[in-house]
Amino acid sequence: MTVNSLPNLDAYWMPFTANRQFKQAPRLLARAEGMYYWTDSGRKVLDGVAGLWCVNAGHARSKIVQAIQAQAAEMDYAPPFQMGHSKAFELADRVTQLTPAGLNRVFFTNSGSEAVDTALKIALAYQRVRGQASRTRLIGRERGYHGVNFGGISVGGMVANRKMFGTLMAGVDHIRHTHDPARNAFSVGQPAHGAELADDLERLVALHDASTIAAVIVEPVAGSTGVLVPPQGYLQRLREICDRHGILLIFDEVITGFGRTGQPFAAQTFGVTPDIMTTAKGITNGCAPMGAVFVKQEIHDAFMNGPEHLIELFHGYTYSAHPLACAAGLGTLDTYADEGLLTRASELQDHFAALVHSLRDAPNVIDIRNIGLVGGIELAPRPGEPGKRAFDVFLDCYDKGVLIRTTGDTIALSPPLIIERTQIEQIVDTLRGAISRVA
Ligand code: PXG
Ligand code: PLP
Repeated sequence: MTVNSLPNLDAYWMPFTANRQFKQAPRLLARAEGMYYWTDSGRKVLDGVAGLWCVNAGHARSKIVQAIQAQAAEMDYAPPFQMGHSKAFELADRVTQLTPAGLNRVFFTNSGSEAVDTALKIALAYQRVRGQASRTRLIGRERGYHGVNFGGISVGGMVANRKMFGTLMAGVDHIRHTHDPARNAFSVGQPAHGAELADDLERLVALHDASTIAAVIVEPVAGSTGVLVPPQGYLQRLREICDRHGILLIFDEVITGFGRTGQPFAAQTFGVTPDIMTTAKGITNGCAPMGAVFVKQEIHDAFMNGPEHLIELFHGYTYSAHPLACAAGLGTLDTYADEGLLTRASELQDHFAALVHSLRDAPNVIDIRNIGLVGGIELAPRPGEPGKRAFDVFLDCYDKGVLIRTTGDTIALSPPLIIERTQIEQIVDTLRGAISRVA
């Protein structure tokens, strides 16, 4: 499509977008392949964020494309309640072979937000079916992002995503975040300081009593808030405190899942296994909407009692395990396996870290954070204009042919896992130029 044939932009209320600014100078993508997008005017743009942290195998991968095309022709839709189709079971079986030991039961949703709300509901219901019905409280963390549904924003800790929407869910509390630039700025990989911040959970246990707490949910690496890597020992300590008090630990791996941190899941990278794990995005390489909640078998089995003709969990979506998404998921797992992509970040991370940290001397850079193939470069905000400096860097990079993502004044990088070393260099060189130009 050429610029001349732009559609009318008025009707579409764009998500998480400055709508008026966008519509004055639209940025339209028209095609994608491998590591690249092409804009509507035919300009080639290197994808530095895997679309939106999801296209981990790169764009237009043939096995995924063919799987979706074949499935659309064979069976478009199948009702998921009291009916099934083979690809749903096949995907569940295959994907649970990648998850940390014990997380071998999976509930399908259509997004990360739905996965999070599903996980919270399973946690509450599980406490009830195991005879701990007083455990109704949910604990999140400051600066957490768990999608945009009511459960997710209630346990989430990003102020702008919460403040407009009333009183949210009752009975939620938050532990403190782990960002500590005074001690940890420019850490390469996991910061050395801050394991003791997990003890904030003990404070909430002391306040509310463990008998009222169902679950704690955290992102192993906080993504959306600006890439906060867990301090060494922090997740282990959180796991220990949860075990001590009978609290379920939920890892929200919507971003970290499917190879982003160097192992299939961050739980494996950090050696800490949660009781419940949410994913989305990379499960279908972003090619069809899908989310998934993995639970330990004992959690699943606790529901499998009572009369066998009765529904065990009153929850599900019209599009749970949608055939097109299941086909996309199977094509995605094949592609990841064929190319070893779920551990490729561990091979590239030293090169990636060295290049990203080489931006340390660029103007206004106040912190750089990284793990696997995720990087966060934090800029000092312009006085009175939070977020503007990073957004100007985003625009400049886009103009120079590199797509990045910004949140507040942090630039986030999470390229497809097929990225080549020279392409990492291109991203970092473009960023260095942009950061200097907009200074
Ligand atoms: N949990 C986490 C940890 C996420 O990162 C969600 C839940 C929600 O997933 P859905 O599929 O409902 O969007 C996410 C999504 C950003 C950005 O700017 C991050 C996400 C989504 C959109 C933008 O960093 N993460
Ligand atoms: N609203 C109404 C009126 C519905 O009938 C349904 C599903 O049948 C929903 C919402 C939920 O939609 P979904 O299952 O796609 O989440």
